[in-house]
Amino acid sequence: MDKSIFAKALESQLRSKYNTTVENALDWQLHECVSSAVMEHISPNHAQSLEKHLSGRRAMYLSMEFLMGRAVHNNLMCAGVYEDVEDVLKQHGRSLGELETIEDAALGNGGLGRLAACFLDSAATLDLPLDGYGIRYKYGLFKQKIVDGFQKEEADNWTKYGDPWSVRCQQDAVNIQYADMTVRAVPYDMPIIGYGTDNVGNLRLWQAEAVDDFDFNKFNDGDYTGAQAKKNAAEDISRVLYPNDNTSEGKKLRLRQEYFFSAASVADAIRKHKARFGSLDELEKYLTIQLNDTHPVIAIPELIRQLVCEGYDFETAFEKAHKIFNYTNHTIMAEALEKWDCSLVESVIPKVYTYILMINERFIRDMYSKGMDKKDIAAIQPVAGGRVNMAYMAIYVSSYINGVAEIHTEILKKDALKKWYELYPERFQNKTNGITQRRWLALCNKELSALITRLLGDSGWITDLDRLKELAKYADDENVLGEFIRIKKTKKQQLADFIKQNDGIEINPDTIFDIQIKRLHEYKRQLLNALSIIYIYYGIKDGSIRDFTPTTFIFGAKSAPGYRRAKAIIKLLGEIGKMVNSDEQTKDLLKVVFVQNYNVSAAEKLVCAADVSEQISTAGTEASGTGNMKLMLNGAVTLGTYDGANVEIVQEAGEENNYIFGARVEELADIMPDYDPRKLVFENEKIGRVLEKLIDSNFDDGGVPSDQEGSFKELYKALTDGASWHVPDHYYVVGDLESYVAAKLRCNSDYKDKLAFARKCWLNMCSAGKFSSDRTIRDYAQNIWKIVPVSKRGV
Ligand code: 26Q
Repeated sequence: MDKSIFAKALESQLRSKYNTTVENALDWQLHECVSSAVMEHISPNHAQSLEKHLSGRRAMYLSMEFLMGRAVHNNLMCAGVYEDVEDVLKQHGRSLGELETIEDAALGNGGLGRLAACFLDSAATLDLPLDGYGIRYKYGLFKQKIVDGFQKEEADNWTKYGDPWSVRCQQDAVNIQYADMTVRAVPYDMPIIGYGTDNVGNLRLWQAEAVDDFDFNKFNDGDYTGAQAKKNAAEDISRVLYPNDNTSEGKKLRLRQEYFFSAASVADAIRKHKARFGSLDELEKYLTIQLNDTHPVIAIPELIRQLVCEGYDFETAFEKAHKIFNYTNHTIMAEALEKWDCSLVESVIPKVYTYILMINERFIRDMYSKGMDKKDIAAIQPVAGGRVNMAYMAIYVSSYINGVAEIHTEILKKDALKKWYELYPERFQNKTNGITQRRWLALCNKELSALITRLLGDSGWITDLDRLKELAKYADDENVLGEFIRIKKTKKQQLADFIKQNDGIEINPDTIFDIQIKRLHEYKRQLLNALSIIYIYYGIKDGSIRDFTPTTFIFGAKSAPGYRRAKAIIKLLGEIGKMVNSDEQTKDLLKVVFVQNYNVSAAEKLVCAADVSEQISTAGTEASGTGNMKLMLNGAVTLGTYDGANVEIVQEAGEENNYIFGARVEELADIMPDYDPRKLVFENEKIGRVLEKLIDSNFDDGGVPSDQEGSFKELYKALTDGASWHVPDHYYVVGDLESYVAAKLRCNSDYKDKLAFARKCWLNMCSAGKFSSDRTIRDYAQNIWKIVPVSKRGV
């Protein structure tokens, strides 16, 4: 884009929309018009790409969540106009930094949603015909405030200043039928700008609207609320993102949401295919659909239903669905697996329920014909015990099922989905997750990016992350390591400035930055980190820990609003902070900071500033993790367990450059049956005094468990006694504590040799090539979707 043409477009937008100038525009006006000018610039490519994607075999990515984060800077970078736009703004005394607080589409909870966003970026960059389909929630993931140490939630009205990156496509709206209502699904399209290519992917987000907005008769009768009732009931469906992460709740509105976007997306696929090819006879030749976890699995019976409506018999429709669908599993934890009550499904979407039963019947018939006995069939049939098991239905119908890291896929095959694996071994694949280096290095760490580009001689790594390997030869080059250390310091200073502004806390960039950022969940064990800090605090005070390198422990985490224990852990971190930050003996050595409202934009600042990346889930519980990859890519060492993608990170970067601790999956299988944490608490004095801290009166937990604040005593009991639904310390926090502290102290002491530590960080960065989502997406494209880049079609 010509700079002067862009400048003119921007000026004219500002003039016609707001009667203002670049100098005088408010931040949000500037944001809106910069974005609109770029949208105008890319719109021919967007339109052409939409057409191209439809002209051959293509893939649809169905996901309840797309955690896009801030669009403006990333889009400018991918469109190749970042510097030009920055120049134009500079000429008028403005800068891109001023657009920072305007938008941040948090239409996702965490890993699963952010993965979907990285995948779209990679597919667009690789010219692959992949488009995303999801829900245009009015409110994204809540904003978090910490008040007196407690998490408070506020609504996230992400389109408050408009939504310049979306195009409303009224002409493609479809009606969605429930037993008790019909709702209009109106799509909004967001361009996904590929880096260094003309290909633009598309994210189609459906918004729920009323078919008839307003009941005039009711209004005339004076029933003003009733007159609006239908509108509200319809809009409720896309009103808000469920804030649960890795936990399923069998709520009616959630089922409505799942059906809403699944049915709309299936209808969209059918309509587009028919318009182009006349009939649906070859639908499966041109279409493949990836189901992001079980959340869109209702699309399976819905596609079959729509095909039957189009005149196909059930068997033909089933075969088509089998060829079209694939399913990604992101978790093995029981509480996250979706099982819907048959009565609920039947009452909300009776017509679809009929097809679920037919799929189930077909499964039973199928298994009998294979000679399987009744008991074995009952153990895995999709409908059983009055509930629909969405994962089982997905596996039965899909062509391919995949886990998201090697260890996770192995656990699925050997354990969680063993019976299914025995039945259909050819369907199971692994696709280790990845992240896009465009956002997670090129955009968020311009300083390190510049160094990499300079050393490599070109910026090819932005589309070929394996190039980082070439930099391993600088691991012993003191000049390069020196530069790396200086850059890390700059990023730590920038983070310190952000935290000062975001949380009003001063931190010292000359300390180790030890960072744990992820959703708050018991299995992720923020509590283990918290207890280790108490452990170290006592150790410093009684002199058993000496020469401790000053460390700032930084946390960022949102808890699901109804998750009591998670909220208690947030409060506990605050209390620990008060204790160590104010104690004369420790305040220069230990600092604990909780960054409020952790989101994608905060992550962009945090991942660059870390020395130590905390990835400490109980072995076997974190399917993959992707934050671990972001921190590694920006040159941090991993302090972690043998879990999820940590295993592969260590494989790539070397165990000697990371800090691995704790019981492994196989060990836990032996340990857990007779595990008694009380033995450790009572017999090991150092562990005992740490746990004791949870129940002494110095920490203020703000109330009893029946209060929404939660309680430290309840945490203590969970670790020592267990609860009605779980054994004592079911995530092995107490059991792993000593080996964790040992690894942490080893890392702390290694840091004293700055160069040796920087070398480890550097080698981690150089080894991060595997964790590009470009690699992941290529693998999906070749081995599951069987799609080729649009630029290579017909070759
Ligand atoms: C289900 C039903 C009702 C309400 C909510 C949900 C729900 C919502 C979100 C269930 C699960 C999630 C999110 C899961 C998730 O983020 N899993 C993570 O996926 C990442 C990408 O594969 C992995 O890296 C993480 O290990 C995994 O925890």
